[in-house]
Amino acid sequence: MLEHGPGAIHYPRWLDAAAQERLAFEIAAAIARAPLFVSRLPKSGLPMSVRMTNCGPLGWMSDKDRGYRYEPAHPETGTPWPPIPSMLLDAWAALTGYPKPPEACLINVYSDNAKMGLHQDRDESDFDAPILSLSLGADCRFRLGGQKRGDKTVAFTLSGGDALVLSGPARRFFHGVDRILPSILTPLPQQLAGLGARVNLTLRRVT
Ligand code: MD3
Ligand code: FE
Repeated sequence: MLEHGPGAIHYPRWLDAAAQERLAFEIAAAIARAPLFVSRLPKSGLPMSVRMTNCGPLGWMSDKDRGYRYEPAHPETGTPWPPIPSMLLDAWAALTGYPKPPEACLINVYSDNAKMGLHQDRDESDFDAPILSLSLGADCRFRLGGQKRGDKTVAFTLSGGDALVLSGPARRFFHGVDRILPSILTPLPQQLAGLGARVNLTLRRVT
């Protein structure tokens, strides 16, 4: 267990290899029902480099005209998002202790050259609930800042099987993915291989 900042708790290898495979199986099933799609930045319409989908009552997305938001259904199929797998609900309860279940699980799929710029998660009404992130597959260079964009940042590696819990001040911290690290040693479990190099699951309360 490592604390990278106030309320940013990192659990390296929280999932063992067998649990990573079970989770990969559940996520592959969710992607089969809710295909990966590309969100676009508000106004510019530039595509994000990650592909994404969601499970849970609400899912995060963005497009050129309506921007960042949560929706109850997939933007391309119009179908409600599949349920959050029970092992993720269990992980949420075990790691956050939060009394209410997560409402959204964003599934981000990174190719070798995908990244995510420094940003805050602020499309939720509930800023007091924690956020839980679980990673599968390749390592990434993850960057965590402070509450203001100019604050100093720390960088560390997030690996497959790692959990990161953001609560208290860290809930509002800027963060991003600088780059995906070479994945020869840590491929995605075979259930997800072929989709990309790294998958991140972000569980949140929204309302
Ligand atoms: C720190 N995803 O989808 S997960 C995102 O690896 C997002 O896909 C990254 O940032 C990824 O919004 C990072 C770890 C994470 C998630 C939320 C945070 C770190 C956070 C919220 C506040 C501070
Ligand atoms: Fe984020």
